[in-house]
Amino acid sequence: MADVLKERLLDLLRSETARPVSGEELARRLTVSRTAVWKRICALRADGYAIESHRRLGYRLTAVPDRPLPAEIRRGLNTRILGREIHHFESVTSTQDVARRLAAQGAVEGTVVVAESQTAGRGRRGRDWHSPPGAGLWLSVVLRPDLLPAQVPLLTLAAGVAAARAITEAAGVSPGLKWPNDLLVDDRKVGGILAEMSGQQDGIDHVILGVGINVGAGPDLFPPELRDRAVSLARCAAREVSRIDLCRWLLVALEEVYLRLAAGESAAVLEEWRRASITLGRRVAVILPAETVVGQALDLSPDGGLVLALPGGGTRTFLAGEVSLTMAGGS
Ligand code: BTX
Repeated sequence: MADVLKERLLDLLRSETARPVSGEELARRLTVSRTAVWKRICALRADGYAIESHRRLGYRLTAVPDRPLPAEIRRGLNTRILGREIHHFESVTSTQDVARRLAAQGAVEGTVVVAESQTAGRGRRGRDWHSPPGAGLWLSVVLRPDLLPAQVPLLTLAAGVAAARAITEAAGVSPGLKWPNDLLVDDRKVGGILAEMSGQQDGIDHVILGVGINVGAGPDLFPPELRDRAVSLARCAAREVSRIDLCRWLLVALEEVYLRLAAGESAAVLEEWRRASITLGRRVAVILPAETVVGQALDLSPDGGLVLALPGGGTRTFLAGEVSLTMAGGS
């Protein structure tokens, strides 16, 4: 539950950074007790806000943490659906798990779950997603789309488009999209999308849309096996990148593409995906559980599949699978 008093106190401190404000004045302006104020000051400090206290003079906010806290994300966020509810955690198994639980309990559409770290962050097909504390944006959104299950791949592509836009806005770096769910910079993975659906063949109850983007710059950001294949925004942009800004841009962009899909305008979203693609036009290998198919990536199909031109002539469309740009023996 959001602590409304804590958010009002924060707003007040933000508006008064030029001078310390006494506990008495804060209590009077918020019409609560001084103890109530003190408790919220402690809670804000625990969230990472730097609040000086001067004897007799009172409190002054001196620094805001770059943590995707609900109060920070909501500042200036002009979405209608995404971010109506925002839950922030220090550590979770996976934001997908928490969001799924909230969805089952009836969470409103657009509910966002964001965590500093995940102990069991996941990618597709049970793969791990490395999510160390404070080093990235690890986020899931509860969606209740009016789409058929067969259209869920479109959501993955749309989320890729939105994440690419957000990265460009927040970091000044334009990632390339690799079908179906990866965001790459210089052939290294900077982020990924995971859409998990719950429902029957004839309808969707909800989709938990997960987005993971590497942001931090620490030397040990990635374990040895990922070092050559993964990269973070701070490294690509050679500067610090705000997770709060990134998160806000992401929610704005996600809502825009989501509303487009809902309005039946998937063609425009697919067109934007094509423009940011690093898959189309290349020789690729599509890896399926039972076979690997090599060919030239031609285009996206209207439902978000990958159309491959086969060496022997003809085309084949894939709705799922892994794409390897290196296993195809050329680029
Ligand atoms: P994916 O299955 O396409 O990619 C997973 C693969 O990516 C791993 O097998 C590994 O090789 C590599 N990898 C793992 N961690 C990272 C990382 N931090 N950076 C780059 N490469 C990595 C991609 O799945 C979809 C990932 C979605 C993650 C979000 S985070 C919020 C939400 N919660 C959750 O558990 N998953 C999603």
